[in-house]
Amino acid sequence: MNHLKIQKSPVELDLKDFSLKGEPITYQHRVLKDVSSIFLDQDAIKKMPTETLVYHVQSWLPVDEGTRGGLSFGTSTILPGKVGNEYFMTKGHFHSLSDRAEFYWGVQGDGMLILMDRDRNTWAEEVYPGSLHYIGGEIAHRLANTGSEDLVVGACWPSDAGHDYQEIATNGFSARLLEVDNNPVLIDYEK
Ligand code: S6P
Ligand code: ZN
Repeated sequence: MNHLKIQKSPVELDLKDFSLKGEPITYQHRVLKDVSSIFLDQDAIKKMPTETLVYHVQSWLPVDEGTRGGLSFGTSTILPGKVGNEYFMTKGHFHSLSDRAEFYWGVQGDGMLILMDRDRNTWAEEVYPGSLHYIGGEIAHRLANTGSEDLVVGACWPSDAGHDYQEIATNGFSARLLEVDNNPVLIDYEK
């Protein structure tokens, strides 16, 4: 019984690096060999150590994934780096339930939130400390680190959103974020 109890929440957020501490926290990490297929320059990949860390995610799932009405909370950290001239990035996904939206916010570093709708129109929002991003339920999303330090991004999404990785694994995004003359540029790869 919690009646009249005063207690700490089971999870804390470190406001310096947005890391989560407490129970239960899940941790995922993706090294180059896990995500090699998402990058354009497959020759460049072959020359890089396969265990190179690309990104990691800490999540607090207070209720089981799939629970209607619940929320999940995460911190994504994308390391600085490039494969050829393409920035390190997350796999990217649609939510399985297309009416489940998500908030992202920039905590540290510089990057881009790459977004794509179901008609395969792709655009991006700049991510920086304090940037706030509403991602509609129909919109695929992927983070890329365009800077020289870790890109740290907070996220909150409905516990029953689900993750559809298959569509992006099969067809990718319609545009890639490449470095051109030292600047990030979205380049259409479908035309
Ligand atoms: C979950 C949310 C993030 C991503 C994370 C890793 O809905 O969008 O926590 O899972 O940024 O990206 P991905 O595409 O590998 O799941
Ligand atoms: Zn998501």
